[in-house]
Amino acid sequence: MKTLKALIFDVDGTLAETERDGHLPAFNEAFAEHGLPWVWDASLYGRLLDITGGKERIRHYAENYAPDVLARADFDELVRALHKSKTAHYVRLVEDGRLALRPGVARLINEARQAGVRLAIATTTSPENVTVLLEASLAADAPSWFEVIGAGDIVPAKKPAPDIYLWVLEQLKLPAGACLAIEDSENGLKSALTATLPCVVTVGEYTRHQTFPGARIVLPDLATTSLAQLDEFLSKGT
Ligand code: XBP
Ligand code: MG
Repeated sequence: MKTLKALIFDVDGTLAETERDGHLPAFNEAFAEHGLPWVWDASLYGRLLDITGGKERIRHYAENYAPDVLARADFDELVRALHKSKTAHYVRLVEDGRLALRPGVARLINEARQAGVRLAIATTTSPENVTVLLEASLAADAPSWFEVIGAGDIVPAKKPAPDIYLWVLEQLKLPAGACLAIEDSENGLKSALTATLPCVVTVGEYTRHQTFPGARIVLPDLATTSLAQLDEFLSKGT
């Protein structure tokens, strides 16, 4: 590889279509379990995705659509309990094999391992969600293929803040220009670019309509993208 030393993958929407097929049903199961009459549909959920982070999303929904729940004395506790239950539902769903990796993802990860290109994760989602997805869709030891896994509340400010990418870069001890972030959303792209990381975008179900100024390239998926091409996308702009 000319320039590329590490690939840093986002998870939700990038590795798999986790939002519509995983997080959304898991949220709804958690609401039902806690006796809330909330049912998020796919279109409302698309709008709620502007708020990154599950706990933050629940809080935002209550603030905008459910003042009665927001006013509850145990609201903070309820958010924590809902999110815990949502995570449990999500993990079960992934363990059941309901989420497959997007085209080209597994091949690229394997190409990178063979070429000695280092692998990392930078995501807003909870750490257990990352581990279970890698194990269920790649291999039991797949989490160990990733030198750094930056996830969830490890940094206080979630995407579009750059914190998670800055944290991962610090762990990798690599300059941003030697790494490529792979993202699927406006919020993710902003986070990577603010950390001065070059970024390739693969649009997904919920992000096709978004715009991606500053991306090295915007692709429908990674089905036909090789590691050598990613190295080219990186080298060209530096
Ligand atoms: C992903 C997210 C996450 C998931 C839910 O954004 O916004 O919050 O929807 O995960 P990105 P948790 O792909 O940009 O990282 O419920 O575990 O927070
Ligand atoms: Mg994403």
